[in-house]
Amino acid sequence: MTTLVNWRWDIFCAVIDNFGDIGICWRLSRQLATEHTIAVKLWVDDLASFAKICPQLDTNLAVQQLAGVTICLWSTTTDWQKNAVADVVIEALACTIPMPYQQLMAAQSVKPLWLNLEYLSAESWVEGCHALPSPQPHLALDKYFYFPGFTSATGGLLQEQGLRQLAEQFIANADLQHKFWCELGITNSINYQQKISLFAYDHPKIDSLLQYWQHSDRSILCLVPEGVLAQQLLSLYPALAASGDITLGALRLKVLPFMAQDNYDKLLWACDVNFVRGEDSIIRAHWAAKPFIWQIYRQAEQAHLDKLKAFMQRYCEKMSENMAEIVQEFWLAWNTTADLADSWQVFSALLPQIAEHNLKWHTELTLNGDLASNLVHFAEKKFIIRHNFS
Ligand code: TRH
Repeated sequence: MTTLVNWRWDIFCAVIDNFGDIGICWRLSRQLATEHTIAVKLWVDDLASFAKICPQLDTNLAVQQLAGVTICLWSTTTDWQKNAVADVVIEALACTIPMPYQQLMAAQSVKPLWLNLEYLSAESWVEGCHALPSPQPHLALDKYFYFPGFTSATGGLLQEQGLRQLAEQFIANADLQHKFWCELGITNSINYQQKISLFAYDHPKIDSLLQYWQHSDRSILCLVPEGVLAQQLLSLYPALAASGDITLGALRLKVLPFMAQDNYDKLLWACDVNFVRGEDSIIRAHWAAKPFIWQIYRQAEQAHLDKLKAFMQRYCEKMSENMAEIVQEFWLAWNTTADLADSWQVFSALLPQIAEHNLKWHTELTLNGDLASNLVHFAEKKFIIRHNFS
């Protein structure tokens, strides 16, 4: 039987928009390399976006090694003939592998395993499509759909081994947290009764929430990573533009430069409440297990609201009816154009219960296994079948 040692995986990532595509592919690549000793090549078409979440990256290099992964620039001039086809090929998040590479795959005597790693969705149809073949008649090759997800009938979610323990150690260690805050230029973190990370797209009524926080009876530190929302705040509060840091009543608002992915995890662990967006930061917020609020990536014709509702239904399933209603009301307000103050007031009264719920939700999701390991097991099964019968 063929051995799975020296396995080579190629992961293709086209950066469409923002940081979710590369964020997910980078996480997956590192995990496959470090936890599964797989030789991973990550093909990326946009090194500048990648460098925002991975500052060690050299954007001038077409090929480089980082964290055990070979990172290659995927460009229109890449000569695919010079690159050996991998054993497992992942096209991530609806990108299309270049046709010359597809033809090389089809020309192999033992065909590589071709996987389409899909977008995350909690909708129930995902379970029916996960792991199904998608025949490619023009190449006589099969491609398989691989869906991340929230149930055991999906591929699960990206979660590195030992992540929860790392988070718990950090959360229990005041010195580590103080050091982290100082690195972000916040030397008096202890003065704030509530710390909120606010990673989001814009919101037309953001001012209603910030006004509410300014008049809060507790001191609030709100950290806003640079990006769309930070831009909106700079125009709302011109004084913020000067130093990126202002205090308005009970609220200190600070814009943060984009940080390395692992440091962003620490921000989520260090805060009491996390606003997250897109596909990857929401999952990191799950593992931080602090109360979180999700702003989903917007799609044409409000299609994203169905995805949001499907997630909320799963996430809130084991909450009391009253709690589920309150959570969903604020999440919907955060994802539409509704005013935010009243629904936040009711939502924030439930933060301790939400934190408790999130720990249980975390445990439940972890039972599904992690996406990288599930992918490896799936590929092993397919790979063994191919080598025995092809
Ligand atoms: O950046 P996003 O809005 O990405 C989106 C979504 O993934 C969306 O589903 C996708 O279709 C679209 O891109 C094209 O949000 P997301 O998914 O949370 O990705 C952000 C990544 O950036 C995540 O890996 C965390 C990382 N990050 C850092 O590394 N440092 C930081 O300072 C911050 C704020 C985030």
